[in-house]
Amino acid sequence: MIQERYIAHVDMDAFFASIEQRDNPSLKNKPVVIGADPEGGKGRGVVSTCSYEARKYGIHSAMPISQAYRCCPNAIFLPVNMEKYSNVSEQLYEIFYSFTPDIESISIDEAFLDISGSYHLFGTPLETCKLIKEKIKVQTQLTASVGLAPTKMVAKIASDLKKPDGLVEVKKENLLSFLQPLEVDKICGLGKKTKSVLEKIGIKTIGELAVMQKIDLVNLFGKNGLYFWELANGIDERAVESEGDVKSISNETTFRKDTSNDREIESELLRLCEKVSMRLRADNFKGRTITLKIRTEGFHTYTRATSLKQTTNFADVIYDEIQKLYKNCAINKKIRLVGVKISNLVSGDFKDNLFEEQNEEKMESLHVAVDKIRDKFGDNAIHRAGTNQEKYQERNK
Ligand code: TTP
Ligand code: MG
Repeated sequence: MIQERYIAHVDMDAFFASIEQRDNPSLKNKPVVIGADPEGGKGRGVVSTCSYEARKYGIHSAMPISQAYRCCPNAIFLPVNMEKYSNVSEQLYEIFYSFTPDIESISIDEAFLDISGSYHLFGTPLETCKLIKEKIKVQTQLTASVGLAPTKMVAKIASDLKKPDGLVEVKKENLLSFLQPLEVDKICGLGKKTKSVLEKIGIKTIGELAVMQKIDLVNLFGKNGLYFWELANGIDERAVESEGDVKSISNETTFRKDTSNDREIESELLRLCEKVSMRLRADNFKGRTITLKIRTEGFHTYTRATSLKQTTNFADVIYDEIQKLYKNCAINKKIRLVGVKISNLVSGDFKDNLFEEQNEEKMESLHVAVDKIRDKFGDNAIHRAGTNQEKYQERNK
């Protein structure tokens, strides 16, 4: 069994409009439209967004502002104040990072958070999402809607279901029954064209799509057909991809030949942990969150993360966690690539447990000495007992 993933999709409610309503209480409960100047119905721009009160009049994002004006001439029309919204967005992302480093930013008000490795610090995954919402409410006076699910697609669909101020959890065992009644265009990437082709052959819901023959879908839509079939069946291994600017150190290896030999895999993981640990010390960093990446034959990629109570730059500590993560995965396919990442970095001068300081310093000087020997005599000069010396094709990030 592969360890369950918990992905939260957070999306702020009527983001620009809610900020304006927050900052000017006289706008509360009123139709507020943010966007171009309507110029008494002659304006040429579009609506950026509008409050939920304005949505009742049929106004929505990207609608011509002149049309919005016709829908509700009494609405309050305001210009876009991007600087203000960007500042709130920064505040939001800071809140997200206080829950997990595994964040994929989708837009100014929307992100995926992989909380699989960190929720235990806050309670259950659902309790973690409640806390995320609460913290946003307390610190920004704004509401967010959150979807919690084992896959990105379902988390995103779920966050949209009970807007505004919604929280919807879809558990692994309910994934398929949750998807079945939904219309096919809820599938990400499935647009109007595909929808109308499917409609012509009598397919309206995701459940109907899920029981189609894969080959028929491939004939209709090429490679995308397979992708839609997988998503319709709840198969969505896409990982939450953290931004490049999130500080992390990682190394990965592609095996020359796909392998399911645990000894070979674990020994390669140990080697990667040692490399990551050396790089941490070379750059004077310690990290808290450790991520294992595994790509299997067929290019499915799994990432599993865990967060330590205390930061580290020691290979042994990192490897212990990586080994646990690997053992929990129990992947029954051959493995093509393995990777080790450490993130949530702090400067190495930082000590977060004074009692362990002395012992840590000793350990650290030992590691530094080993690094020096390796610098001088090469990577293979010192190895732990049990480290496989086989050479693999390697890619350093
Ligand atoms: P969204 O999250 O799509 O919309 P929203 O937050 O206003 O409303 P919802 O409750 O449905 O999530 O977009 C976030 C912000 O991005 C939105 O407040 C304004 C801006 N935006 C545009 O400027 N133009 C657009 O076409 C869209 C969709 C959004
Ligand atoms: Mg939003």
